This record gives sequence, C-alpha cells and structure tokens, in this order.
Amino acid sequence: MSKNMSNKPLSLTEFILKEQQAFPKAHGNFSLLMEQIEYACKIIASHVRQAGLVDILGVTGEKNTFQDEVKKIDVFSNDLLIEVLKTSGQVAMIASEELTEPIALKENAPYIVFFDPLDGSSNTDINAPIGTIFSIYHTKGGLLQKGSEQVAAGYVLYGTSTIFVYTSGKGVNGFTLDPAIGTFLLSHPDIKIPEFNNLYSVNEGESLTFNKTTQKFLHWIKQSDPTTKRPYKLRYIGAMIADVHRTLLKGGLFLYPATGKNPKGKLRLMYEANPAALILREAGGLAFSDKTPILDLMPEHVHQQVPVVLGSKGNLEVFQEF
Ligand code: P6P
Repeated sequence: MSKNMSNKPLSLTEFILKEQQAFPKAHGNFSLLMEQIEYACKIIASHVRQAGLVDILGVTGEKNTFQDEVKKIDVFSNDLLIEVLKTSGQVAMIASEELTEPIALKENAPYIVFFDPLDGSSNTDINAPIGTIFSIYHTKGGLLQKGSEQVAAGYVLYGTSTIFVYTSGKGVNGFTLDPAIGTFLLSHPDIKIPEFNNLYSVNEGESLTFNKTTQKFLHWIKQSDPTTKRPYKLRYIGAMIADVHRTLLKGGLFLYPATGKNPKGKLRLMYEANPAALILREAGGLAFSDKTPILDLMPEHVHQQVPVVLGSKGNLEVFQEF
C-alpha cells in the first residue's frame, strides 16, 4: 500500500483516510484527531530544527512533576499540543508529562489522549534526537485503562530526519517528513522488528543498582562467544523514543530497569511504556515490566513509573532465561 497511481508515496493523511475506509462505521473523528496530532508535530519539528536560533532554548526555571528542569521548548510543545487537540473537538481529556493533573477539554468527545510533548528534551541542547509520544484511548473506558485498550499509539522522532511512526492496531507504519512540501510520506511500510540482534540499550551508569538478575544478564552479554553472538554492542541515546526506534528497526533490547534512584523504574507507563509496548507488539516484538507484559498492567495513576525491558522476541527469550 506504499505507492498509488502516480507512483508518489502515500502521505500520512492519505494513509489515515485509507485506514478509515476499512472501518465502515468510522465517521472521521479518529482521522481528524490524527491529523491534528500530525499538524502539531510539524510545528514542533520546525521549532526543534531552529532550537539554537529562536528563544525557546534554556530552562524556564520551573520544574515538572518529576522535578525535571522544564525547558522552554518543552513548555512550547506542551501548550501547542493542548491547543491543537482542543481545536480538534475530538478530545475529552488530556494528560501530559508536563501537566501535574489531566485537563478536561470537551465533554463527551470520543477520545482521551496521553502525551509526552518532548521526550528526552535535555538532548535539545546537544543536537541529539528527541521525540513526541502519544497514546489514544476511547473516552468511554475512563482515564486509566490498560495499554491493551489503546486505540492507537505513536511517536514523532526529531532526528537526522523527522519520522512519524504509529499503529492503530493493524501493524506499524513510518512516515518521513518531506520538508520541501511539509508532508509526512510513507517511508517505512509495515515495520517488523528483527527476530534477534546483539544490540542492547541501557544506562550502564546505573547498572550497579539494578536487580541481581539484570546485572547477571548484563555481565553475560559482555562475555565473548561467537556462537551466541556475544559480546553485544551498546547503543544509548538517552531519549527513550530514539532508543526504541533503533530497537524497532535493528532489533535487540532496550531496558530501563528499576534503579536505586528510581526503585519503581523511571519511564512513565501511560505515555512512554504503553505506546512503545503497543508498537512493539504490532511489529512482532515484546515489552515487559518485570514478569508482566506492559500492555496488561492496570494503571494506578497518570504518572505511574514502571521498569521496562522491550525488543526482539529472540532477545527477550534469552533475557527471561535469567
Ligand atoms: P537516564 C528522558 O528524560 C527519559 O524520560 C527517557 O526518554 C529516557 O529513556 C530516560 O529518561 C533516560 O534516563 O537516567 O538514562 O538519563
């Protein structure tokens, strides 16, 4: 489905509309919501690209729920997403990493949206990748639903190029922004994660505070053994979505275990772990929080943090043997 009559790649809009046609009862509410998310991320992309030039670098002096320094581009992205989602008229409530409490937008609107407006934003100052993450639920299920109830989930990675990756439960597709026409074009149709790769991604600096099982595994993968493709290579960008995107395309493992500093894990269930887990499932991978599939976790609160290990089935099987 990646080309059409004029041999031009499908745009994100065309793809979403084609998906809508597969749902006879769809009235376009979801398509409109996705279009607005796309619109907001295009604006964020243009500001991220100019971050060194326009007055949105540096800190605001405030702190968010996690006592992270809030950088101006965080605030800009958060406020923009709130405004654009409100305009869509499709969103009953939003929850964001940058908001202590969820905000009600439009009573009886069909969807609830969780987002991390600019994940890994400390990378902005060093020109490293950052991303916007979103997760969409039906309003009727209430604010806190299991990740398996997500209607759709995705991210926009602002890297060497800008790519929009999402799933609505029927596979994962990636769209790369063509800056010349300001349109996301289908560049990665039907993404499937490789079955195995000897790549791992973790903050090794915290590894002495990981549980013993994880420490044992991390020690084992450093031993040389060509038959089991060891030692593994370490790749860590420090923005979850960049590390997840590489894992999705190349295979291997991404881990953010419980640490001394974050005994319940650092990554947020509702707007980091769950969207990533849905994408991994749809791409043929796995995503766990300790022994539980992330999508099965019953959330306790909006900003709940959980340990995360996700990636290729083959790599998860080896990890779980430990
Ligand atoms: P550390 C970014 O702040 C973030 O929430 C994730 O995007 C990223 O994976 C993680 O924290 C990085 O944490 O402790 O390695 O700096």
